Amino acid sequence: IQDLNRPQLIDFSKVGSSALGFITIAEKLPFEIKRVYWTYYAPHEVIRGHHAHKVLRQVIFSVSGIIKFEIENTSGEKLSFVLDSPEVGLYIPKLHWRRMQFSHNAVLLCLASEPYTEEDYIRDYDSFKRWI
Ligand code: T46
Repeated sequence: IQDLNRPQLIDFSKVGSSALGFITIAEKLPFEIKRVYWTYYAPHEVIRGHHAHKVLRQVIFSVSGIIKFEIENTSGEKLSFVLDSPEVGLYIPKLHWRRMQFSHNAVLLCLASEPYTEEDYIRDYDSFKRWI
């Protein structure tokens, strides 16, 4: 990872062949994994997310299907990412507003740096933009 403050795609690469199938391994992450969750059956018309995290960092995969991300930092800089390959993870640092849209068959897998707490969420966009 080049810059831990910037969202970016990480290529974890894959082992195997189209004849036998593939495996991707996440061993070297920029944080210790404290939680894993997965999200699925999200209707395509729904935009999920609409929040940022005060501390949490994540690496997110689309293990199946396609997931589009819009990520914004507190300065208003916006980045778009498309996860359409199980070997590529999206690193999201703390304090980045995210919105994501799933294809009908998409399964999101998240490796997270912290346990779940609602206290870590910033769910109000104006509060996020004022965050120092
Ligand atoms: C993120 C994106 C990619 C829990 O109780 N524990 C958990 O660990 C999580 C992740 C969620 N929840 C509860 C909280 C809500 O009542 O599950 C419900 C849905 O959570 P949320 O509205 O935050 O879901 P998404 O898909 O908008 O966001 C989630 C993660 O919360 C978030 O960290 O980056 O996936």
